[in-house]
Amino acid sequence: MDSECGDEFHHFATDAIHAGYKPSDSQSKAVIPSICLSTVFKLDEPQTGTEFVYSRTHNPSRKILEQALAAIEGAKHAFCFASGLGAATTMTYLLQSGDNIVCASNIYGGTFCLLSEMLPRFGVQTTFVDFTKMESLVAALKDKKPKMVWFEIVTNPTLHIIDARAVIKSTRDIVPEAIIIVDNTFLTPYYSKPLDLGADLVLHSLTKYINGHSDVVMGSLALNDDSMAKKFRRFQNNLGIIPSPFDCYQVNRGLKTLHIRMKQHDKNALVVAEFLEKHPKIERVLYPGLESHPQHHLARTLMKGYGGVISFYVKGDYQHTRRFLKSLKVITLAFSLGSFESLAEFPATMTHSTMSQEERLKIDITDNLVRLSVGLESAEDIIADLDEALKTK
Ligand code: P1T
Repeated sequence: MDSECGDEFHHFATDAIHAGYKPSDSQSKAVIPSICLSTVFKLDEPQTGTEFVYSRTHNPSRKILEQALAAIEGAKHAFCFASGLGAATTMTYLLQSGDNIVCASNIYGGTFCLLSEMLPRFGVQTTFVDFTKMESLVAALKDKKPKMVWFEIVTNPTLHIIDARAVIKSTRDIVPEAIIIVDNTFLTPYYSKPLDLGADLVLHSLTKYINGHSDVVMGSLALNDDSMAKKFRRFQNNLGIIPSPFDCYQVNRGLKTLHIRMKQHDKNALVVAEFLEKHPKIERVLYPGLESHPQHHLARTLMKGYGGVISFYVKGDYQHTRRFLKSLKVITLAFSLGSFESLAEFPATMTHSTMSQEERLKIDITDNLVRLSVGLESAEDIIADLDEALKTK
C-alpha cells in the first residue's frame, strides 16, 4: 500500500500495538512513549515550516496516536479532535453556504442536533432519509445533489444495518463528487473498514470502544485523500478543536487492547441478547448478531463482528422502564458506550432527547426502549443483574 503510515504490519493486533512509535526513535529508547506536554518547540529560524512549532498545530503525542489510528483503519491519514462531535463539526468546514447534506435519519442524537440545529444558520441544510429504503435515498440524492452523504453502518440506538456497499454505489452513480462519511464508532476498524468499502471519510467517537476506559472524550477522522488531509491539518490549527497530549497518550494506550476487548464485548453481547430474547418481560431485542435481527444476513456480509451494543423494548410503559433502569446494580445507568463496564441508557430522554417526539417515534425510539452497552464483566453477572431488575419493574 502506498501509505504515509497506514497498515504497517498487515495484522490488526500488531498495528494496534506497534504502529506510530518505535522505541529506537526516542532519545531515551523508552518502550512506552512519553507524553509531550510542551506547547512550544524551539525553531532554528524565525519562521514556520518544521513539523512541530506550536501544540495546537501539531504535537508529538498526537502524532503517535494519529499514526496508530491510520494504521488500524488502513488509511493514509488520521486526525484527532477534542471529541467525536468536534471531529464532525470540523468535517462540516469542507462545506459552504448553499450546500446540502443527506444523512441517515437513524443517527446519534448529537449528530442530528449538529446537522439540524447548528448548521442551518450557516446556510447548510440537511435532509434526513431512511437509508434502509434505497428508493428514498435515491430520490433524495437526485433531488438534493448533496455535497455530503453521512451514515452509521450500525445505527445508534436502534441497531439498524445500513447497506454501506449499496449506499456508496448509489451515491457514486448519482452524485460522484459527494463526500461519503461513515461514522464507524459502534463497529471500530476491528469489525469494519469503511474506506475499503469506498467511503471517503471515517468518523470515530474515540470516547467509546477505541479508548475503551470511559476516561477520555475524543474523536477522529481517517481518510486516504491527500488534498483533503492537508485541509484537516489546517482545520486542526485554525479551528482549534484539538485534544490534549495527555488524552492522546491515554487513547493510544487504550487502543493497544482494542482487538481483545472487541472480541469479548461481542461474545458477552450475544449471550446477553439471547437471554433477553427469551425473557417474558422483554418485548423485542435488537442485536445484529441474533438470527432474529431482520438484517442479520446483511450484517454478516458487511461486518466481521457485531459489537457490544444491544437495544431492547421492555414490556410496559415509561414507568416500568424507569423502575427497571433504576434497579440495575452491576450495570450503570449512564450515557455513552464502548467501555469495559456495562452501561444502560434511555435514548428518549438521554442521547436522543434533542429530537422531537415525532422524530423519535419515526425511528422507533419509544418510552420503553433501552440501550445496553455490554461490558467486559462476567456475562453471568450481567444477566443476573438484568434478571433481578426485570423482577422489580
Ligand atoms: O461524545 P463524542 O465523543 O463527542 O462523540 C459523539 C458521537 C458520535 N457518533 C456516535 C455514533 C456516537 O455514539 C457519539 C456519542 N454517543 C454518545 C455519547 C452516546 O451515549 O450514544
